[in-house]
Amino acid sequence: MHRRAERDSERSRDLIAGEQPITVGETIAAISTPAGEGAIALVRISGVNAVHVANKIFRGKEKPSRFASHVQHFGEIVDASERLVDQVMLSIHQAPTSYTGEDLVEISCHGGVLVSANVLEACLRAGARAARPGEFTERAFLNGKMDLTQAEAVIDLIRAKTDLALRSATEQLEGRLGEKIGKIRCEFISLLAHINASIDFPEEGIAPDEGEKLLARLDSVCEEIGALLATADQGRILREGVRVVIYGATNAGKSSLLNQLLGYERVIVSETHGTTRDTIEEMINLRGVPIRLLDTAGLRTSTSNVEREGIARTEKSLQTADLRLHIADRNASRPSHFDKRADNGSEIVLLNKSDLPEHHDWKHFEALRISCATGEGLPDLEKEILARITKQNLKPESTVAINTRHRDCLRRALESCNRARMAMRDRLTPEYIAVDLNEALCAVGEVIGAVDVEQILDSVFGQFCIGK
Ligand SMILES: Nc1nc2c(ncn2[C@@H]2O[C@H](COP(=O)(O)OP(=O)(O)O)[C@@H](O)[C@H]2O)c(=O)[nH]1
Ligand SMILES: [Mg+2]
Repeated sequence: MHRRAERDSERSRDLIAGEQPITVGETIAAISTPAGEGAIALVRISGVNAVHVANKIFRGKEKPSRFASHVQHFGEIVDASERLVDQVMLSIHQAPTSYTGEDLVEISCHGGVLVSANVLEACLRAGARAARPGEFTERAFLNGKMDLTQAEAVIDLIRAKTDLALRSATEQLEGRLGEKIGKIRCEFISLLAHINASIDFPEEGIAPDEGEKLLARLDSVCEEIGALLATADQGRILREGVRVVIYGATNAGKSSLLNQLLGYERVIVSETHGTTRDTIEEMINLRGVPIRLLDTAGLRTSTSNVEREGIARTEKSLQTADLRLHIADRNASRPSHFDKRADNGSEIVLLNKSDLPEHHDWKHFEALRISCATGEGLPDLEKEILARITKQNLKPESTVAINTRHRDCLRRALESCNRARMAMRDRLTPEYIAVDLNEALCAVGEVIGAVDVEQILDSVFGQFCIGK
């Protein structure tokens, strides 16, 4: 009995996200456009009192509460003493057909920093509360407008730096990942129904041939989870870029190379050895591939604490690099670390300063010769970087790609799934199998937010900007 009750409460918790609308009490407001000057800024109000707040601050031909949904009206926003704040266009979006699923008011005002702040201030004075980062999207999720993967896609969409990343985020927003996860969940629920039936009618147990079928189905769910897990690397690259680390002796031209690839003078370049003491990161878009380029402190024996820390950071970046650019000054002698280098295909050796005469140490040395001063050899370098990325399968192609949070959930699901498989193989009583399957179901549900969601919401929505 007890076990049954527990299962039922599990199921009702499953309903929390998505299937049942939740009305959050407070009405929130924020400026939804980026800070700074623009032609127009958008202020949004969402919640049960959104229209009431609009009534208080808007003066036009009609009160906002009489507006048809989704139609813009011209008018003025006034402050507490009826003084004009700005001329605006205002529209109301009635629940549930709005972004948040609640009553939503959108005010397009003039884009000055102060003007939009004053419009927001008027909203707050009229009873709205300032929204937290991501709170509009959080409400959309809580009201069942989107699952958690779609909400996360909104962040990815905002941050996308390449067309492919954008397409991937759009598809996730359309629910492609959510659909896949939904299918896996359905399969778990159906498997659990079978197992639970044999718990409820123990005299029948699981027949051997049925056991075989269940095991085969479990195997195929595991495969599907495995296939999604395999997209994690692609997801990381779409969101964060391929990590390319530039390293080598001091004064080899590392910072010059970063600036060249970036197309502007990001880092200080100087003939003084040990100028760069920290790692510097910049994103570039190399023919559609997002690349996170790292410039590092030059390798040399140093007595300065700061520089030694910089060199330690260089070593650390090298460990997590997808690709390393090992650069040397061809005008200088060959540094000792060149002799013991081990290349597994993830390192490109560069001889810089090919505009200067070559030191005899480099005679017949195989390397790509470039000059950051004249730009010679740089197109070849870009080609080589892309070739290595393709060879190592780092080039993002799949548009369904999970993020690290999804990976964590799916890994746990797979572990539980494997335990359930073992339990089945060892012909343990169905109770054991059910426990593991339930855990797998919960872990998969976390991906789309179909479980007890409180603890994951903060971490997901905290990454948003205010007003989204
Ligand atoms: N002649 C020549 N000088 C270069 C070239 N690349 C860099 N330099 C110079 O080499 C010095 C060190 O460059 P920098 O990029 O700061 O090297 P880092 O210490 O490896 O970051 C600077 O004076 C640069 O102007 C090049 O291709 N040709
Ligand atoms: Mg430097």
